[in-house]
Amino acid sequence: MKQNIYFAGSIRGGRKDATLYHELIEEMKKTDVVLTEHIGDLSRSVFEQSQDKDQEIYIQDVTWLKESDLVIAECTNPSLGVGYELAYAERYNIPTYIFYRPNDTQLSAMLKGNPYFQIYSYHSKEELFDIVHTILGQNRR
Ligand code: 6IA
Repeated sequence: MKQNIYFAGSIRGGRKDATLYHELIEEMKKTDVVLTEHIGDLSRSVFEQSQDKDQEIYIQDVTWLKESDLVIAECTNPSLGVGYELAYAERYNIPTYIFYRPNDTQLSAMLKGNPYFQIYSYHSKEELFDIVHTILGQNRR
């Protein structure tokens, strides 16, 4: 059965990894459902702003989080929103896998120091995809 994946990645925190998010989302969609495809959407502006829209985004995202079977978060680019989502996932006991490139960031101690999270460092896109495939395969059983 397909799993519902909540993919978390930086939006207003910075879009330098947006292409990588897009490629990873497309890869995960080959076998599973990614609830948060828009995170890899390269055409939409991160500057879309309005209080109403932000409230809609918040309500939709926490609804999807509660419906998800697992969370995959790419945390190389620090993001307040992703940090919030990770704490929310822990609160609701959703299995959560965190990825980062150690050459490009110092991952927060609030994530690294929390044994709830399964944390993976990687150096290349191929390595990232390999680990994600393994995780998705394990969870499918
Ligand atoms: O603080 P940040 O904006 O970097 O937080 C990013 C995280 O918050 C992502 O993992 C998303 O799940 C969530 N989030 C933040 N902004 C949006 C959003 N904006 N739409 C959906 N989820 C969001 C709309 C525009 C965007 C598609 C470019």
